[in-house]
Amino acid sequence: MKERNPSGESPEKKAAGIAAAELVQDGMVVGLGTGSTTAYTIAELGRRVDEGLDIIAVVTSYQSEMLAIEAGITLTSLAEHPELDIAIDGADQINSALNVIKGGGAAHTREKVVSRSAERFVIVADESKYSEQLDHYVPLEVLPYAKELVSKHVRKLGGEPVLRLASKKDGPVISDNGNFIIDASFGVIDNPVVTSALLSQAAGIVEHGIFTNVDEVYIGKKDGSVQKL
Ligand code: ABF
Repeated sequence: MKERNPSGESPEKKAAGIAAAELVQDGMVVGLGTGSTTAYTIAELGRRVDEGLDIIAVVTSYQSEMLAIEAGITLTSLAEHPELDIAIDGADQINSALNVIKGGGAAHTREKVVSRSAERFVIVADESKYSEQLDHYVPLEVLPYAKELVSKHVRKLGGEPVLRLASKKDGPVISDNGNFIIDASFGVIDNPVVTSALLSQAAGIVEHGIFTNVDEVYIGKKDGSVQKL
């Protein structure tokens, strides 16, 4: 059978992705996130589905949908299955309190909905994503109508807003929901829960990339081992 691995090998991402896939059992409804680490989880679940694993999955983006279909995983929707047994997803940065910044793939809004719909929310990442403190920029999904208001709000909070561009000629990145992405740099985020609440109150922000609901994190190491946080 064709080896279903994402293009380009990363032993640490693969180890983390497979470790999380092993948490999935027969009969589960699974939420599948976006990114190259979760792609290993999807590939591993596809391999197990070929061996008879009986699962259905909800996906968070066009990218994860394509990977899941290619892996032969049966898809469903939150409308049909609003309660998920487990959601597995990647991250841009993880701190020691398991607070996570996500959104590098411009899919964090649906990823947050799926994570909040799951009994258990698991993050998979390579060790480069771990940092004692969060200082990665925070992706914001923003109504195009509110781009200027949100930029002003980010500055008021002491951040620097940057509209994410697809490329010079293509203009801004457009999310699966038809919105812009503004990347907000705040430097070290001392209290992610407070920053999360302040961003959630801002008019025009559809969703921000700080996740404070992570249950477990699987960190893949260069030697192929996995550390569970
Ligand atoms: C998506 O993929 C994003 O929320 C997250 O930022 C990114 C991680 O990608 P990768 O696993 O490729 O580093 O989940």
